[in-house]
Amino acid sequence: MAIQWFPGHMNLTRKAIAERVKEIDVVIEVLDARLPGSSANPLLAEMTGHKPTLKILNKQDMADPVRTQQWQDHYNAIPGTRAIPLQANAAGAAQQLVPACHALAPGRGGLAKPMRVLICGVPNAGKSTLINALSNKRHAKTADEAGITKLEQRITLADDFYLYDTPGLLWPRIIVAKSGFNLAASGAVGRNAYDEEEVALELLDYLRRHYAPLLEARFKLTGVAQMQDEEVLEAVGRQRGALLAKGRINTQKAAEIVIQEFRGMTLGRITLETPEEFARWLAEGQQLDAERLAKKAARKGKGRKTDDG
Ligand SMILES: Nc1nc2c(ncn2[C@@H]2O[C@H](COP(=O)(O)OP(=O)(O)OP(=O)(O)O)[C@@H](O)[C@H]2O)c(=O)[nH]1
Ligand SMILES: [Mg+2]
Repeated sequence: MAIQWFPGHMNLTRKAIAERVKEIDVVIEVLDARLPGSSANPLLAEMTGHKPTLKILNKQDMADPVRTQQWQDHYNAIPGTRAIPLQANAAGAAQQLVPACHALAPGRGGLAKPMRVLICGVPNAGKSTLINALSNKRHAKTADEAGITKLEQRITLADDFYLYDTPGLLWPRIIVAKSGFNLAASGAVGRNAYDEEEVALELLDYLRRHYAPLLEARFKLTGVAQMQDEEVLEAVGRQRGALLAKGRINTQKAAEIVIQEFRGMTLGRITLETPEEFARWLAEGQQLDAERLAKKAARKGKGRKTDDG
């Protein structure tokens, strides 16, 4: 089943961003470098599209460096878009963003025209961590959980440089099914909005096709590329002693292990999508969505009596 998570506070965030963006000079969108396409918010693009935007490929320490380079090249080839890979929680890393903001909005600076920067992104991408790193203080609460920041917060970096931290924002209808799974695997979706087994199976399916050696090394397996996803999940459970009565495998426990190991980076540095793959998933998602809407319209049309019918 497709994953959807748009709790009430996100609707408030959407409104707050739409209001705030009017008086903003630069938007920093914090992406998760492990899923850059899926963590790019189409709703945000709609609201902030006319503002200079800096895309941060955050958590680059957890992502596959070859793929991070591909994504950086991909974004930098789009006019008006600039992408910078970053590890927000590494000392000094965030400081390069200050000159990048000035380059994007050269007219701003000085007390009369302070630089106003809005930081946004999906839940758990590292927005608050980035703000704390930029200001060298723990202004903003952070945690490895979706939905920690609940209200917009203004932080004064210098007399002429303001930052606005915003709560994580998703979008009301995630039409790319794979994006929903990748967002859930990364920790951007609330726990009750997805089924761990389903997310783990999707994750294993991708890993066994693209990162088989990492999966095999971590769980002491062989030949995962040729196995079914369910077989891999069971093998993980067996290897970790996640067992039920009569030797049956506790697949729920195994699923939790797979997700935790991905989030904890114990599997290695992994990126769940390339620019080409994501473009394909997006086209497929849009096609399915268009078909769904057309069917719905046809059903409505049938239900109504027409004059010539
Ligand atoms: N390894 C690694 N971890 C990071 C990085 N940036 C942030 N984190 C961790 O990711 C988790 C989420 O960070 P937050 O800053 O709370 O994320 P947020 O985007 O503010 O999340 P919400 O407020 O829930 O929307 C925390 O556990 C951070 O320590 C990074 O570059 N690398
Ligand atoms: Mg936050």
